[in-house]
Amino acid sequence: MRLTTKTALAVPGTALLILAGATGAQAADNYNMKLTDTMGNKSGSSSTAKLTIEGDSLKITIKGKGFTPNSPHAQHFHGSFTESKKFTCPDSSSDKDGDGQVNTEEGLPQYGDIVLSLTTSGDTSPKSGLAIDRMPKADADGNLTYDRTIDLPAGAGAKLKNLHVVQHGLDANGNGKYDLEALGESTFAKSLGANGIPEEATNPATCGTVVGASTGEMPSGGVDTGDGSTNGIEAAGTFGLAGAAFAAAGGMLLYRRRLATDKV
Ligand SMILES: [Cu+2]
Repeated sequence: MRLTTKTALAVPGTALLILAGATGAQAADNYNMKLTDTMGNKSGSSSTAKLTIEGDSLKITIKGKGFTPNSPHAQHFHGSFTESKKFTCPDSSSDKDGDGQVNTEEGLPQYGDIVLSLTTSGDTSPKSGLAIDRMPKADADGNLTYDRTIDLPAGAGAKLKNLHVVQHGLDANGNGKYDLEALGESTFAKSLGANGIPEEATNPATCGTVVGASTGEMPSGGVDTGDGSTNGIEAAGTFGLAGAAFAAAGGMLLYRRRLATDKV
C-alpha cells in the first residue's frame, strides 16, 4: 500500500516538473562580458556588462571605470547578423598608421559596423550611432553606468551573443577632457563633414565579446527585417551611413556643443 501511495504521489510531481520544463523553454539566457582596451589605446577604461536575453528582449547593464570624466561615451554592439565574416575586438595590429591609437576607421574592419546603438533613451538602431546626447556620460570620477531593456527585431536575440560591444571616447593626454591637443581632429567625423571634433571623442576605449560564447561565430541566416519597427538593426546603417544621417540632422553641431559644455 505504501509503495502504491508513493507512486501515486510521484506522478503528479513529475507532471509538474514537465510543465515547468515546458515553461522554461523561454527562460532567459544570461551572459557576462568584460570590456577592456584590447586596442592598446591606453584609454585606462574597463567595464563589465551583464546581458539577459529572453527571446528578443535584451536587458543590458554596464558598469565601467576610468572613462573621460563628465563626458559622453558612444557605445554600440558591433559585428553583423548576416555577413559571413568573423568580426571581433581589434588589437594594436589594427593601428595601420602607427600613431599608437586604433581609431574608429582602423577598427571597423575588425569590429564591423554598428548593429545596435546602446543609447540611454529612444532609438537604438545604427542611425543613433553618434547620437551623443543620448549616450551615457561618465561622472566626475570617470565611472560610467548603463542600464536598459531593449526590444530587438525578431530573431536578433539569438544572434546577439555572437557580437561584441565597443565603448568610445578616451582622454589620451590625461587632461580630463576631450580636446584637439593630443590626437587632433577626428578624421572619422571629418569624413562625415563635421570639422573640429576631437579624435579623443571617437576613438574606441574598450571592446569585449560575450563570455562563454565563441568569438566571431558565424551567424546563420538573416534577421527578419519585417516592417519599419525592425528597421535599423539590420544592414541599413553602416557606421558611415549612421554618421552621415547624424551629421545631416545637425547632430554634429549638437555633439560639438555638448563637448564644449563638458569641458567646463
Ligand atoms: Cu561603436
